[in-house]
Amino acid sequence: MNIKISKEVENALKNNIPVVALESTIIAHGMPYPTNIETAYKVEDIIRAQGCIPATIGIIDGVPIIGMSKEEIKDFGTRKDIIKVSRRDLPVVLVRKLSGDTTVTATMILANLAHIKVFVTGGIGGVHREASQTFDISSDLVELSTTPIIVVCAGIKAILDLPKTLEVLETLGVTLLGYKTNELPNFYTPHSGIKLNYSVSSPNEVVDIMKEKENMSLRGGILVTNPIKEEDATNSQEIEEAINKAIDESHVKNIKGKEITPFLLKRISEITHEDSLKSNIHLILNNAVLGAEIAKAYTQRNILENKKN
Ligand code: PSU
Ligand code: MN
Repeated sequence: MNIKISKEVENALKNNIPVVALESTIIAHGMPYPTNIETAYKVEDIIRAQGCIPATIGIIDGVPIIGMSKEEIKDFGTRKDIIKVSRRDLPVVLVRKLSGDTTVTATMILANLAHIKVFVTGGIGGVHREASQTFDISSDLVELSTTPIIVVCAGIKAILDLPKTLEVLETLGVTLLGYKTNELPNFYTPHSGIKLNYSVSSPNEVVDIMKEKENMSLRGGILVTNPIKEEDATNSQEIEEAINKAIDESHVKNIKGKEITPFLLKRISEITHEDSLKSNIHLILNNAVLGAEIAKAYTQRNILENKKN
């Protein structure tokens, strides 16, 4: 397989400089232009300011890129023909030399191939509210149980069924942590009213748990949920009304499968006059800070372990 790791990311990986992976579905299918590009750049800037190297991941003409350039990010944020790529799509997109944005699932797979340990996103996919009829359950959940990456997010996307998603995460054996919270964050707001089993209060604790998982040869990653700041949250009643309206519209328009999540995010942003979009931006930037801290702690631990051996 041909995979292109940018010079900067390659250099960082060689020299124990922490690297943070970023997805590109949020750029090409998650946010409107030009907010998508501006946010992608800001996330990278935050990660750099913390002393880490960002690696935005996407597929260009059939080649996975680990560390997209500013121009490539801009291109993804502008073009309309970029395919949303998940695990099932990867081999076809590569063989046919297509260009695709990578979901949480595909980003985890490619980050792992490049030996990157920490990945920052907005919110992960999960069990859709109507899953009992549609069977729509994001492959992100399966990937978290398979691929050894620490994923930092602001919770499970609020358009989903949170309790059902937690059940599936439990079934799949995914370790789920709240960052400085005992409550599952609700993406656009910090509160879901759902209690978590485990809260952690430092990046080092996350690293301890990931290292233990690796020592035990337990496959899969860790999901760290980082609540959006109260002042950046969208009013929970406003958001719930917008979600219900958008879901109703998706029925009328018969939107299904991989199109549903981009459709709902877009409509919720329009219905809330971009309140939800503003929260979406803030929560990603907030996750970037934490992801960088975890990446630094992970790299530090590796350096210490190597010294001992
Ligand atoms: N988080 C966001 N915006 C997004 C996504 C996550 O704030 O657009 C993307 C991620 O790439 C995630 C995908 O993997 O939505 C989930 O899509 P689906 O529900 O079709 O699995
Ligand atoms: Mn789906």
